[in-house]
Amino acid sequence: MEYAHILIEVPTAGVGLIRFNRPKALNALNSQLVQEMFDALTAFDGDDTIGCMIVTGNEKAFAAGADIKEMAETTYVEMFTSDNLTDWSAFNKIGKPVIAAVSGYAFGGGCEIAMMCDMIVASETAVFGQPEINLGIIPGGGGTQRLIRAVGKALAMEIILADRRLTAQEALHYGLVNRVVPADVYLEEAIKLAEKIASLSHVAVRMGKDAINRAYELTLQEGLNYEKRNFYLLFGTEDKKEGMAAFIEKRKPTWQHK
Ligand code: DAK
Repeated sequence: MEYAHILIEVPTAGVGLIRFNRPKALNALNSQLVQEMFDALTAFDGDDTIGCMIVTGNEKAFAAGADIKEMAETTYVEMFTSDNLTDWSAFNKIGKPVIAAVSGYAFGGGCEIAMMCDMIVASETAVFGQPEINLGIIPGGGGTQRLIRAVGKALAMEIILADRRLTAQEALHYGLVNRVVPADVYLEEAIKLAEKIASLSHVAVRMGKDAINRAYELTLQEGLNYEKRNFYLLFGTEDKKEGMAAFIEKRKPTWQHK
C-alpha cells in the first residue's frame, strides 16, 4: 500500500518497521499520518511472517505532538464527531508487540504513542514531554492515564501541569523506557530487540502481551485468573510441544506459531 506520511520496511525477517515521515514538521501527527500508522500496524499484525513491529521517527524527532496547525481551527463538535482525530484506541487492538524507537522530541501525542507501545528504546538525545498545557489543552491520547502508571502521580502531575520534560536518562530512571543507547544505534538496537521477539513463538508472545496488559484493568485476582487462562491455552499449541521437546532433546525449537 502507498502511504503519504509514513515509510514501511521489513529491515530483517519478522520485523515490521513504521517510520513517521514528515521531517519538516518534526513528524507532527496529522490525522492522516495517525490513520496510516494504524493501517500499517494492522497490516503487519495480520501478516504471519511478522512477529514484532517498530514505530520510529528520525534522529531529531520521534514526533513533536499532534499537528497543532490541523487542530487550531478544530471545533468541539468536529473533535467529538471525527473518528480519525479522536479515536486512538485502535492501538489497543494490536496483538503483536510494538516497540517505539525514540530519538529527539517525543512530545504530546508523540509521547503518548511511545507510551502506547509495549517497549521503548530511547536514543540518548530523546526528550519526553506533554506540553499541551502551553496550548490551553491537556493530553488527549492517553497521557494523563499512561504517564501516571509509568512514572507515578507526582511526576506525571509535573510533566502535564508544568511542562516538565524528561531527558532519556531521567526517563530510564523513572521506568518510562527500557534502555538508552547512543543516537547512532538506537534504531539498530530496537531492531535487534524486535528480531529477538520475532524469533520466538508468536502465539506465546501474543498471549504474554495480552496477559501483561490486563494488569492495567483488572484486580490482582482477576489478573491472575486471566494469566492462568492464557497459560493453559498455550498447552494446546504446537509450539508448546515443540518448545519443551526441543529443550529435552537439546536442540533449537522450530516454531510453527500455532
Ligand atoms: N504541530 C505542527 N507543527 C509542528 C509541531 C506540531 N506539534 N511541532 C513542530 N512543528 C513545526 C513547526 O511549526 C515548524 O514548522 P515551520 O514553521 O518550519 O513551517 C517546524 O515543525 C519546526 O519546528 P520549530 O521551528 O518549532 O523547531 P524547534 O527546533 O525550534 O523547536 C519544538 C522544536 C519541538 C520544541 C517545537 O517545535 C515545539 O514546541 N513544538 C510543539 C510541541 C507541542 O506543543 N506538542 C504538543 C502538541 S498537542 C488526541 C490525541 C493526541 C493529541 C490530541 C488529541 N485524541 C486521540 C483526541 C495530542 C495533542 C498534542 O500533541
